[in-house]
Amino acid sequence: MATALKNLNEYKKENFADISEKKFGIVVAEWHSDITDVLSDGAIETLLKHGAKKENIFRNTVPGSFELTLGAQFLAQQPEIDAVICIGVVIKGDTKHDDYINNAVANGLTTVALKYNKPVSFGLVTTNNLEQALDRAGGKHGNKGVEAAAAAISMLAF
Ligand code: RBF
Repeated sequence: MATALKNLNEYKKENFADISEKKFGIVVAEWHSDITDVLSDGAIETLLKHGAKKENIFRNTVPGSFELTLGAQFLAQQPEIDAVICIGVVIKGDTKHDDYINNAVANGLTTVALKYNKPVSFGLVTTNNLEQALDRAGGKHGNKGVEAAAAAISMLAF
């Protein structure tokens, strides 16, 4: 399988921006909060590791992943915020709720990024089951929160 054991955490740092003066908004969905907290911690650690100041990282929560878009917009519209990182976990169930939520978030975050001309990272883990989500939150497939933060840092240098 193409993605088996692939850990995209080994991101390229050559194109990273100097983020020592950048301000980051983080939006974290509270559904599956045990997992979204790990993803959020990964994102924050990555920002700090690459030079962001703790006081320049603004973490907010929203009830579920569907609300990530509006949360992202509230942050992106603030002139002092340079980039937004969105974190959520949507696990497939018996109905198609996951399709609706995932598509809405993907489209919504794209719209926010284009409207405000700012990086808005898609740290939404969309899986078939709980195990796959755990694998992507500090497990064998790394931590997708780290990758979402890395994407924001890269895009700030674009
Ligand atoms: N939010 C998530 O972040 N992850 C989920 O796995 C998730 N599953 C949901 C399943 C159903 C059937 C419904 C109705 C909502 C779910 N939500 C989930 C919550 C959703 O993102 C949103 O917070 C609520 O629908 C309120 O707008």
